[in-house]
Amino acid sequence: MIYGGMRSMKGMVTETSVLDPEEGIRFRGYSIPECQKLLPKAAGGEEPLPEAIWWLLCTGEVPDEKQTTAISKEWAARADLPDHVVRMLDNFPANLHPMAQFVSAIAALNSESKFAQAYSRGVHKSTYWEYTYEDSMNLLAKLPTIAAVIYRNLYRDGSSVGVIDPTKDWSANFAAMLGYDDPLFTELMRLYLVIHSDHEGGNVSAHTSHLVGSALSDPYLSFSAAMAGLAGPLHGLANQEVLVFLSKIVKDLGHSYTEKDLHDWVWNHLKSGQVVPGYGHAVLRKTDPRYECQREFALKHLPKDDLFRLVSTLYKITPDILLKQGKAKNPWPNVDAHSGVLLQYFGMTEMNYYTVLFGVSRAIGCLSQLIWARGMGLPLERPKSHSTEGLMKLAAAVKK
Ligand code: AMX
Repeated sequence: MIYGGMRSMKGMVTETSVLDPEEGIRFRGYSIPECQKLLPKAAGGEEPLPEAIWWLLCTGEVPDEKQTTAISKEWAARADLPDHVVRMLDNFPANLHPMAQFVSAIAALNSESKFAQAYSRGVHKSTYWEYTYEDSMNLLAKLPTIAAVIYRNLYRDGSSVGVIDPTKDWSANFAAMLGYDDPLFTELMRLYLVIHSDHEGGNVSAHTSHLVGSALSDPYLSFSAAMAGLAGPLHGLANQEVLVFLSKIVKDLGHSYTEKDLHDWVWNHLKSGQVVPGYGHAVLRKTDPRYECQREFALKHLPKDDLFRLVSTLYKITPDILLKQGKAKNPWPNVDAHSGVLLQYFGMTEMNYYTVLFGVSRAIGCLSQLIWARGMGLPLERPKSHSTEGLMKLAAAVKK
């Protein structure tokens, strides 16, 4: 376990969600289909609102419509960025990856930290969670603005993201700032921002914000560090990698391939020593329910899309290939195998940007976890490490 990335080692307490290897994620006890049914929706919408999952993760209770709208209003009121953050984003070179821009802008927001100010005033530690909550609300409000500025600077004309509409929900304002006016794209955003929010405590992003936060770094610095972890290809960057992977297949085979063509292509890819992005998981041992609900969205809204057909055919053949290869413990698709296809369908073709969307959503999980960690007064995280020599000595002592 020590050499194997601490898989299955129980070493953290996380209140917000629990990941069962067979069943998938439960947010405060509710599965994704249950959340889709129970959480409040926008007027005329069918997908749950991210504001509602924030409430659920923070309190353990399903909010009503009034409570959900109150969060939408709070986030709309707090969405403006300080000038220095906008200036910094506007001055980044176009070849700086959007995740590096995202990480930097979040860290720079530390100028606004109520927690850092309160700590230096010397407030009692029993109140730390209140300032963590305030910072978290501000950060969640500002993340779509940061993400939209990055998007417009890199992929559009760099024009202003416009003014937040206080009558709209978080996702609707985000879609508008990005420059998308299709109501179905806004619905996709609501679903996307809910399902990527939380995946218990041990994943790289949540674990990072927990670890950094345990040093009493403020929520901006803690979450910025988490986003640096999300930017790794084995974690959140996999959604970008999946689109690169699909594009290579389309380039080589076009859209008129047989299952045998695809099977051979994937085998050759594996033989070249690369992973199949979007497949496998450190904990899950079945198809990710986050994949399944995105597949349902696609079946409902874009059943004839060529790229969706490719993703569906890969779903048919890849698990058998991975099983035959005999290495991956989980041959089934994870959340990242599907998200890019949906975004492409609505015209968001800039795959380097996808992990930023994941990051906006993951803030809901990381920050609700951080509030609880501060509320429970969890201490500095500092596990013990061994040297290999020390472990050899331990093993030798046991043998005797
Ligand atoms: N394609 C090819 N090989 C894979 C594989 C895949 N999709 N998934 C696992 N393997 C290989 C591993 O590389 C490892 O090979 P090695 O022994 O030569 O090092 C072996 O199978 C055993 O790995 P594992 O115990 O099944 O997985 P893990 O817990 O070590 O890693 C993960 C999990 C997700 C990193 C891995 O499955 C992977 O690399 N998948 C592709 C990348 C991806 O989709 N990441 C996103 C995960 C979800 C998320 O965080 N967003």
